[in-house]
Amino acid sequence: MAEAPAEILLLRKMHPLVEKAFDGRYGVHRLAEAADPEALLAEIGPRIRALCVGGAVDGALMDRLPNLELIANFGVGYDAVDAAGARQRGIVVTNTPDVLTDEVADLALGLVLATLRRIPQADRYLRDGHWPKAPFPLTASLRGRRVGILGLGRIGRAIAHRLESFGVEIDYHGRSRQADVPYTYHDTLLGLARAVHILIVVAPGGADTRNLVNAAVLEALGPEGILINVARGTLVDEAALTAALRAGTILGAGLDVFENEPHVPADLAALDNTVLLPHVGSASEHTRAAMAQLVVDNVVSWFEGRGPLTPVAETPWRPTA
Ligand code: 8YV
Repeated sequence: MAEAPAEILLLRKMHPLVEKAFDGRYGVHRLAEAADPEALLAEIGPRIRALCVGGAVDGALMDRLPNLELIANFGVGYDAVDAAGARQRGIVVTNTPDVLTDEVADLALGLVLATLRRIPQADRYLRDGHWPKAPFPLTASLRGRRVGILGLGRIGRAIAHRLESFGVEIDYHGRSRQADVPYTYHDTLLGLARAVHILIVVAPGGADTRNLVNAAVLEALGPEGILINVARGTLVDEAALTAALRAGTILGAGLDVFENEPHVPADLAALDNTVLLPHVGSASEHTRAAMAQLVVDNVVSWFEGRGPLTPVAETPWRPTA
């Protein structure tokens, strides 16, 4: 008798490329489409060997899938997946690094310029018919500025690389000094914030980095300071940021991510010294397709016995054979 095809659970509606890739190859179940998700989980839970997700996976869910082997996360950030819990249960977690690095770095640079030069505000000024009455007010500038990067990982480095061509000084803070970069290291975030005019947040989310950018860091950034966040909303104390923006403790903020997405506090959205984007860092057709393909490739590689392509640090792959 032929072996039954491996069974996969898609936790929510995924990119079309993921949705189509497994049909006919594996047994695919879709939790988001189930009339009774609880009943579906109870029925198929023990048969599921791989989970494709873009969102939260906790221990309670893993416990409902006792034969789960692989969690393939759509996205490089996997703070919503309990990777330590997965490791304890012998489950491998994969993410989608590299394929989105340039896209997110491009967007970060766009946010820096948009926030500093007030590009969306200038666009609104023109459309609202103010230009014939008076020129748009002069803005801050990137000239002579120092830019700080919190988290000099793959995306942080790509941002720094782009910034080099803008002729600015680059500083960074992270868990450790990196020997192979020409940028100035600060061993505290406070020290970095004091030294720079623009602070770009691009470190991983999760409990370890929660509210790292707090009132004291914003105060240190100062009245000419700009905060850019393309990482996770949880890294920034949003209430402290809103207060700092309102009081002029810092000059402005460009944010692609928020604490409670897709909800953005009304008092933050009401401020004119912000540029706010709906988490679009990786959201181009090209890059989302590449991320989806990597999710698929991880699953296929796993079921073909070749191991995961891009396991996360908490669940490194050690082939037994
Ligand atoms: C996600 C992201 O892909 O990769 C990440 O960590 O934040 C995005 O690129 C997005 O959340 C997918 O919905």
